[in-house]
Amino acid sequence: MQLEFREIEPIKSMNQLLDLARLVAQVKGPKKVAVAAATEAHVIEAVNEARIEGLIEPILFGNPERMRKIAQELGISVENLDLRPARDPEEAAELATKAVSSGEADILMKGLVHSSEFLRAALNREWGLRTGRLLSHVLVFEAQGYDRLFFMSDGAMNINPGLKEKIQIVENAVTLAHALGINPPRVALLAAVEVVNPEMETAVEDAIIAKMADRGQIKGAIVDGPLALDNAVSEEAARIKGIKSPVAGKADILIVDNIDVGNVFYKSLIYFARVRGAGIIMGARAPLVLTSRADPEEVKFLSLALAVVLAERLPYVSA
Ligand code: COD
Repeated sequence: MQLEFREIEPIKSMNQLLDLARLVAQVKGPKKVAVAAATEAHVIEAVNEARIEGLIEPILFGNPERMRKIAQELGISVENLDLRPARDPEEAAELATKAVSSGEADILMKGLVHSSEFLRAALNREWGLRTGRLLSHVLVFEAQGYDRLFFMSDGAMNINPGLKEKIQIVENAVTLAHALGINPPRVALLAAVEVVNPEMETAVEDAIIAKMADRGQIKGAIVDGPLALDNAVSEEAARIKGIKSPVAGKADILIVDNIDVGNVFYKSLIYFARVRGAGIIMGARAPLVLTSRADPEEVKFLSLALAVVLAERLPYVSA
C-alpha cells in the first residue's frame, strides 16, 4: 500500500485508521510526540501503548517525580520514557510547543493542562504553531449503526465562531477527511431545523455557506445546511421530512454552531453511547492532540494514531 496522498481507500473504521497509523510508522518510523504536562495516568498509558505499538516516541514534559510515580503505578518502566522537567503546566505547555516548533517533535499533545492554556501556547506569536489559518478542533467517531466514520467540529476550541470562522472550520474538517481518503466528504451544517428561519442567525449563516459551496467558494466537499441532526444522518428521517439534499442522510462531517453544542454532543457519545472517538486540532503547523483531561485512555490512544497519520499525510511545514 502506498502512502501518497491520493492513493488511499476511504478509512471507514477506527481499526482501519489504526492499521494506517501502523503502516505509516513501519514505513517512515515512529513520530516524535511532545506531551505537555504528562502527569496523568490515562495520558501516560495511552502514550506508552502507542510507543509499544511502534507508532510514536514520546517526550514527556512535567514534574518528573510525579510522572515517574504514575508510570510505576501503571507498571511501566521509566527507562523507556524521555522525561523533561517543567515547573508547572504552563511551562510544560511552552516547552512541549517549542519542541514541536523547533522541529524536535512532530506532534504536540495535551496532558494535564487546561485546554485554554495549552491552546494559548500553540497560538504564541513567537514560538507557537500558527500558520495564518484558523485553528479548529475536529473529532472523528465510529458509532454502531453508522456505516462509516463521521467527523464533528468544533466542540473544543472556537467558542462562538462567526461566518468567516465557520467557513474555515468547514475547510479544516474537509482537509482531515481528505487525509483519510474521504473525498469529497458530505458536510452537514447543523441547526435545530432544516428550513432557513430568518430568526435563527446561525441557520442563515449555514444557508450562506451552503450557497458559497454551490458556487465553488468551498472546494473538495458537498456542503448543505441548515440540516437538523436526524435528517443529516438518517435517510429515513430525511425522506419522512421530504428533504432533497445530496448530504441529507449520509453526512460525513457535522458542523455545530458553537463550543457548547459540540462539547455536549461529543461527551454524550463518549459517556452514554461509548463510541470510539479521536480528537485533533487542525490548521496548525503540526497535528495537535487535544482531548479532554478526563477522556478515557482509548480516546487519547486513537487520537495519537490519527495524529501519526496526519503528520505523514498533510503538508506540514517544519521550522
Ligand atoms: N485560530 C487561530 N488564531 C486564533 C484562534 C484560532 N482558533 N483563536 C484565537 N486566535 C488568535 C487571535 O487571532 C489573536 O491573534 C490571538 O490568538 C488571541 O486571540 P483571543 O484574545 O481571541 O484569544 P484568547 O487567547 O483569549 O483565546 C484563545 C483560546 C483558544 C484560548 C480560546 O478561544 C479558548 O479558551 N477556547 C476554548 C478552549 C476550551 O476551554 N476548550 C474546552 C474543551 S476541551
